[in-house]
Amino acid sequence: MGSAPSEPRGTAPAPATGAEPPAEPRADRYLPGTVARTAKILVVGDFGVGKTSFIGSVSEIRPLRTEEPITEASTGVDDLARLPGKTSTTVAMDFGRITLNPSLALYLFGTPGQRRFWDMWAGLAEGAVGVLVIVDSRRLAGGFDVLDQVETHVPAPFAVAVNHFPDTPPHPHERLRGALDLLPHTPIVDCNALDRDSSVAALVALAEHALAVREPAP
Ligand SMILES: Nc1nc2c(ncn2[C@@H]2O[C@H](COP(=O)(O)OP(=O)(O)OP(=O)(O)O)[C@@H](O)[C@H]2O)c(=O)[nH]1
Ligand SMILES: [Mg+2]
Repeated sequence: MGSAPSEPRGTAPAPATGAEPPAEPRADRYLPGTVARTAKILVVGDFGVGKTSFIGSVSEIRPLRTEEPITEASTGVDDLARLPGKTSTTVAMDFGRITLNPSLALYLFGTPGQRRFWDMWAGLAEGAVGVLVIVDSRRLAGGFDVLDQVETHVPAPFAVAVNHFPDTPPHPHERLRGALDLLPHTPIVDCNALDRDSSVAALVALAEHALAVREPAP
């Protein structure tokens, strides 16, 4: 019995005969042929700052999520006061990919925000060349703890992205720099994690910073 001829790569599969509709072929599933470098980026932040939203906004592939419903066990532990509508939380990781320019693709790994999962950060951070620390400036104390954790466990340069919610007050960057005790060269950028362009701009700022740290000007 001869084997069926194989379809050329990219050919749409034959229609399925079962109840399941055939999966949509996604043009963006494969890396563009122009990509010469890939880099791993860690996206961290306190509970509910918008890490999963951020990776979902920028990713050109369907992001991998590990969301579970928030239960009563969180009451008094995780502060939902400023997060109306938040019903789930990341329990392991988020994953996405963005081709930042024709030759560079970033693989984005998001950490869980709940503190009982922070032990996972060290494993997720392995091989990361940069860290994007997302902060919610309405709840800045959590950001301070996250930065401590990054400095202890992640040996990679980081930038801070301030995620703006509708009631986020305007905070001058220099005040945030002081409040978070950041070094003068650490980038601070504003973003809205639900908006792709501003989120991509935050990644560009991080990538430029990571390159500058690796290859300091002579
Ligand atoms: N308006 C507005 N809402 C946002 C923004 N970013 C996140 N949200 C909302 O805030 C909530 C928390 O967002 P998530 O993306 O789940 O936050 P997270 O940091 O991944 O949360 P954990 O994984 O539980 O730590 C969700 O309900 C989002 O829709 C933003 O920039 N603007
Ligand atoms: Mg999340």
